[in-house]
Amino acid sequence: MLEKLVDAITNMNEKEALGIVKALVDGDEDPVKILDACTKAMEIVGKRFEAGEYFLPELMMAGEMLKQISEMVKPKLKGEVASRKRGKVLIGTVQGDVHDIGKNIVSFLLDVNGFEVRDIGIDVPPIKFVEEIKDFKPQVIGLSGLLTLAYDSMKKTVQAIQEAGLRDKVKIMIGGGQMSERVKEFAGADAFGKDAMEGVTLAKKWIGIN
Ligand code: B12
Repeated sequence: MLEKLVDAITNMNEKEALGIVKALVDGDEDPVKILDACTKAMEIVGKRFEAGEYFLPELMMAGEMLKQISEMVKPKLKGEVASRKRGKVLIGTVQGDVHDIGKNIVSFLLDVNGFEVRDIGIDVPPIKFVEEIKDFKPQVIGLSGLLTLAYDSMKKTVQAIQEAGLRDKVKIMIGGGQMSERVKEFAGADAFGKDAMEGVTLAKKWIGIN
């Protein structure tokens, strides 16, 4: 079933993909596995885009499908974890980048794992992160980005936090398609999380929850 879901998404068969997800959700499939299958499908879509087989409309359609699937899977995840807020995480997609599907999954998993999450959206300028840190006082910051140009935005964001004198008050994690340990070093962040669950693990570690 999960393989079929990957095929349906990569072949832009929206109706079939949503039907499969409904059956999986009704059949009590692990919601994290459903999201993993979607991530795999998005990788394939990305490769086809790179290869010139797919164009922007396909990227948009895949993005739309994933949004709908996330909405369908959400209630399942919600039910799994008790909602006692254990720490604050501020998250956003950095300036110049509008990709938010992965970020939304991270926000959502943090939320269902008991964190108070403030998601400040996409294309967020460094100064906005600084203002929000002052207002929300999070312990953890999540920077998401999928474009190569997001490397610079991440660096600028960390610098702005530093210049505002807030760097030692927060731990900063980065993530998103093109991100890596090297980008983490370049940006001056504290950690790179390869997927949403790793973001949750990092936040737990930093806040002192196991
Ligand atoms: C869907 C998509 C779009 C959609 C986005 C819809 C949306 N609402 O997000 C639309 C159509 C808008 C889009 C636009 C563009 N896109 Co686009 N897009 C994609 C695609 C196919 C999938 C991205 C995705 O959603 N993946 C699924 C999610 C679940 O994965 P994820 O984001 O990586 O997140 C996971 C982890 O990384 C992690 N994570 C994410 N964030 C964070 C944060 C933290 C703190 C942590 C710990 C973890 C974490 O957790 C998630 C779940 O495990 C990728 C291809 C790919 N393989 O990534 C291209 C891709 C990212 N896009 C690309 C490009 C080029 C563009 C455009 C420039 C195209 C254009 N010519 O206009 C524009 C950019 C606009 C802009 N300024 O941002 C390139 C980037 C290349 C590069 N090196 O910069 C890619 C890689 C495609 C390609 N192979 O060429 N895109």
